[in-house]
Amino acid sequence: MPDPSHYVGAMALPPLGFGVATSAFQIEGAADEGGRGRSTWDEFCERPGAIVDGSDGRTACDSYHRVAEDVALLEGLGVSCYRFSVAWPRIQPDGRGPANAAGLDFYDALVDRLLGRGIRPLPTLFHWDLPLDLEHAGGWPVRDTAFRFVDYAGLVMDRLGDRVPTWATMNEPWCTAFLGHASGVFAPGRREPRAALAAAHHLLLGHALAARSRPGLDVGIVLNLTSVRQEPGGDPGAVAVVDALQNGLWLGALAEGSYPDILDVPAVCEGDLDTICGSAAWLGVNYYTPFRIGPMTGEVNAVGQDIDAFPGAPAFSFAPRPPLTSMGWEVDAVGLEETLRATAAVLPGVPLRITENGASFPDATRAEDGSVDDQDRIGYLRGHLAAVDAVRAEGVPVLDYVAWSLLDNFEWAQGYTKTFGLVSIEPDTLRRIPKASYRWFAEQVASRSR
Ligand code: GCO
Repeated sequence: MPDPSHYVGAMALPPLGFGVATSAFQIEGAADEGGRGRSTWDEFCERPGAIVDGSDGRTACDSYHRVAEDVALLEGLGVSCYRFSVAWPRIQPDGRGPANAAGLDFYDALVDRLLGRGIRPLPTLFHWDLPLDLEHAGGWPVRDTAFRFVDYAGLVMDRLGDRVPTWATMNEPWCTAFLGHASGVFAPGRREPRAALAAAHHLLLGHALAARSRPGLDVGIVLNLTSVRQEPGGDPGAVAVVDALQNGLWLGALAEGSYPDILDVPAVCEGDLDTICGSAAWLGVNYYTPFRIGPMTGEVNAVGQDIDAFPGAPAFSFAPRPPLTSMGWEVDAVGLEETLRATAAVLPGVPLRITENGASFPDATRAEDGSVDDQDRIGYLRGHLAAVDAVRAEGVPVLDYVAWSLLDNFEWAQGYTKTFGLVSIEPDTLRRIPKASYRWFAEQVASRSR
């Protein structure tokens, strides 16, 4: 049990902020407009078999052209913040050099529109869409990519920092490092476990250098942390490696300036860990499901829960217990409580935000008007929100609860086959149709501000 004296006192916490999240590649579309360059994800989508439905992000939700409509949906929810990401290839089409004016203008206008409606922008600088030219120069396993990120981040923070105080550098660097470079199910689709560990280090270094470069701003990082549990027959060695790769690597470096002993992280230069340690002014936690480590079966039960993404772990399988979402992910809000308590204990005094939480379900039940009646998603969100309330009551400093996602969107290797949105998108017209969960979420926000 973590020592509660580490936490900010419960009484000192402001009311919980509410928001919803999206990311650039998943919603914007307009792939060839505004001078946008190509990213690793554009290229990955062209590989046969990489995306289950053969789709891509060329049009996505067309949000690039529908900013007014999407911001109106945010207003309808009554949320206090909107988490979106900035597409690096819109700002630096080939990953280096001066800013592309049209790219900065797009996000500048979005920020002003949000602020004009009393919605706090919460931008993420890197949500996986690396400019393809930087991948060709070696990508995240190469140290120079961290410095390229710092330049890019500076361009964006300097343009918007007068109006936007709070920033996230990286989104879920675990995914970029290990799904991108170890299992290869995400862009850039490499299967080089050593390179994956080097990528992890350079993602953290890029975050830290960017955060330290603008000390006047409130710069954090978003991690996908979770609680790792040993199931009967599961190898404790596998539990230890999975926990180290998923949680300890990131938290150890940020909180203590060290990597877990059981990991052999290459590419670390003198001083790097001092730079990384203490570099997160706040921490974003993306939480969906706990991990249960069972005996090896050879089966992959759930999306992204692939043993190849955990190099060095003794043989194991993921053993999620029902109820499951359509990603095959176990629904368990206790895991969120555990994750938040554990994180607050490791990073005392660092404010936390739930930067993503949500669920994909089949959305097969329709109300009379044809809209999705997603009671399962409402149940998921209700349970996880209660978990946030519970840990806040203990004093764990969670500032915001941001649901994933505003819209059904491009779910990476799952294409458009998985739906996490509070709003569905009609396939041909791209018309936005709020689900029952949208109305439920709006009611939560409203009832708490009364
Ligand atoms: C992530 C990303 C999101 C996903 C969401 C559902 O957490 O993987 O940040 O882009 O769409 O998590 O998988």
